[in-house]
Amino acid sequence: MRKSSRLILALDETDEKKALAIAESVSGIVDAIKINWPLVLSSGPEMITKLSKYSDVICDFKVADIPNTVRLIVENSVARGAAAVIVHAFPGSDSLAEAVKAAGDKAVIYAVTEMSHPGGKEFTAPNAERLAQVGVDCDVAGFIAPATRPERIAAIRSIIGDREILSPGVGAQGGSASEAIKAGADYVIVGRAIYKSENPRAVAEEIANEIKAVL
Ligand code: NUP
Repeated sequence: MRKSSRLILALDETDEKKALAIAESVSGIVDAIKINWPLVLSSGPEMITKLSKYSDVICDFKVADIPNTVRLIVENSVARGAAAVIVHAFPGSDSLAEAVKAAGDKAVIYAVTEMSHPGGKEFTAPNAERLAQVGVDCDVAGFIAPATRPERIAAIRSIIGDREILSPGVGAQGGSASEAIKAGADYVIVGRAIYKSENPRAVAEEIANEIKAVL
């Protein structure tokens, strides 16, 4: 994945036309576009292929299943053009290892450690270090860690070495892009602050500049 602006757009816009227009307007600024169930359910899995014309596409399907189902989801995402798939680490090492195997050399797998919303403190935070370790053991390319709690990014970094950290929770959830990067994130993931704004390109540029200033 490109590592230039360190900004990833979370495109949870459910209107296909608007989503494609936003993707086009921020292409060249963002390093990747992350899509999640809202856009896939509203506009179809073809969106993975359509968006891959503008940028690398990360499928944030938070896959949490038995190894065989994980494999089928990852294989289908990759066949449609996904450059990366986000999976949960909690189903365990066999599921995670299967995700990495299914991605092969065509895509990479990112595992969720601690989630960014307040409820993320209930179950994911107390287990985040273990989840990070199982990800390392299964050789995932990187991890999702919360911009809403930058000190937790640093804690995860101490376990995963130089694997990547992608950090959501910037903007609408209260986190700061520059604080997340300073805490050790490689990329920040920003959704509503960009796609719901009047001028997504201008906001993306602003956040990219904020990141640049602390690198
Ligand atoms: O812990 C997580 N928090 C989170 O917000 C893991 C995620 N994958 N996300 C996703 O990042 C979330 O599903 C959404 O697509 C995006 C954040 O969007 P926003 O809060 O910037 O609008």
